[in-house]
Amino acid sequence: MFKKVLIANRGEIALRIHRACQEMGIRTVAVHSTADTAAMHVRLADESVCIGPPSARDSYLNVPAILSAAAITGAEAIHPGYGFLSENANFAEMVEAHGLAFIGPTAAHIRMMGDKIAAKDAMRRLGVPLVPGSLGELATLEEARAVAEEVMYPVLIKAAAGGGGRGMKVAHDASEIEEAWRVARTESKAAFGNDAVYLEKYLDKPRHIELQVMADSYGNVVHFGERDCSLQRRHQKLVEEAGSPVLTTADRDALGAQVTRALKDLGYRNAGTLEFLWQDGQFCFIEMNTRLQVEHPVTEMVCGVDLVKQQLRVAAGEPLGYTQEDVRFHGHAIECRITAEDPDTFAPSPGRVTMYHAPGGLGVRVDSALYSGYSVPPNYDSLVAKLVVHAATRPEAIARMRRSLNEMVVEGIKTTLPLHRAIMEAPEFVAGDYTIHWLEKFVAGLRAD
Ligand code: MV4
Repeated sequence: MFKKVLIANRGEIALRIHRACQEMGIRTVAVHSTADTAAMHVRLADESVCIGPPSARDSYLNVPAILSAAAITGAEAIHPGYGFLSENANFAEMVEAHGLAFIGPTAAHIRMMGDKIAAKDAMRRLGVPLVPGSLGELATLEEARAVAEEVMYPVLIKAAAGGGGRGMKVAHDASEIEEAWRVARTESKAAFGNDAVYLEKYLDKPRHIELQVMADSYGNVVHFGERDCSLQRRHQKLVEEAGSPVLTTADRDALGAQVTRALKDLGYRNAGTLEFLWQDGQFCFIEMNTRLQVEHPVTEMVCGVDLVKQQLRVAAGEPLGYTQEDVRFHGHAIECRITAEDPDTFAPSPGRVTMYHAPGGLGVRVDSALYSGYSVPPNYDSLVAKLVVHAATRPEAIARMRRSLNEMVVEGIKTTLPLHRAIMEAPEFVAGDYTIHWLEKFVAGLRAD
């Protein structure tokens, strides 16, 4: 096992990775910008190195500075967390070229899944179900028209380099296809420097369900079940659950078997998440994320595993040491992402936290780098705490989340705590009856009241 790991991230996820390392007897190196000198991850790490000014471009995305920090501290491996450099294949390659281990998949797999067309093509060959659409890149507008007629309108034109909803355009009928084609290509060229696009039938009321997988370097692949991430606004997830309120054990087993077989064939290693749209009882693969995700704790709670420790072990060349039959699912978990934002307008609300009190008790977990007196800098993502609860059943988990949200105090800045309290009372949420569009309408309704 590694003796020292550099954590190339900040905030709650840097802390999350540090905690796993500490429990495994691994020393940690924090890197930080000048805006983060008083950050919790810097305080708790065994060593820290300042890598640049506040702007992420010059610090958390500063590859030479991060590699130098690893060299001068003698770190043997780098954990990228999520965001920043976590899905940058060139970074993964450079880490390995410097004789360090990248705690994640191979650069080739990161690159493959970063290209949504290549990702879909790989999954199609391996028998994973997809949304009906173009086979690969659309060469011409005429091809777009032909595929749209075949799969039937409405359709979506998506950027190959996209993800998170950027460079995506709907065409409701044939009169809109030319505009969608042109705008999707122009936007994706501007945003990603790549104008390759593909086409899918537009699913109008899907749920977003994703499957967590873990693989070692010896062809062992297991899945840790699904997360339902349908509760999002403008492509930002607010609440996630494990398991999905709409999936049966048989559904999960069938999807899991299909996916683990595919990833074994692909030679995938480390953690990964396959995203699906679920509508009318059908799963359609859309994208794969090659990183540890923000919402991984709900999976850890229901499976009783530490995904970061698993990542460290497989990156150090250890076998998983268990099989799918050893993975058991217990109860239900819910995560609320608490952000430093106005709960009505979602305007960022950085500043000094005058008082912070975290909830506790049985089945409650708070992943946060907050403390009383901490100043949330304006330069980064607004996530300040993930409140995660686990209980035997979904109704008990909802009751536990309501109770925990009422105990939690963050003063001095605005947070989305009041919005989360409202979501936990909403009849549609309580019934588990929601699609990817529900939260947007719910938030609009709250603002109208
Ligand atoms: C779709 C879709 C409907 N039909 N694809 C949005 C981000 C990107 N990851 C994929 N997205 C979507 N792809 C087809 N064929 C609807 C969305 C979508 C969405 C997906 C997941 C979670 C939230 C969403 C919000 C709006 C649109």
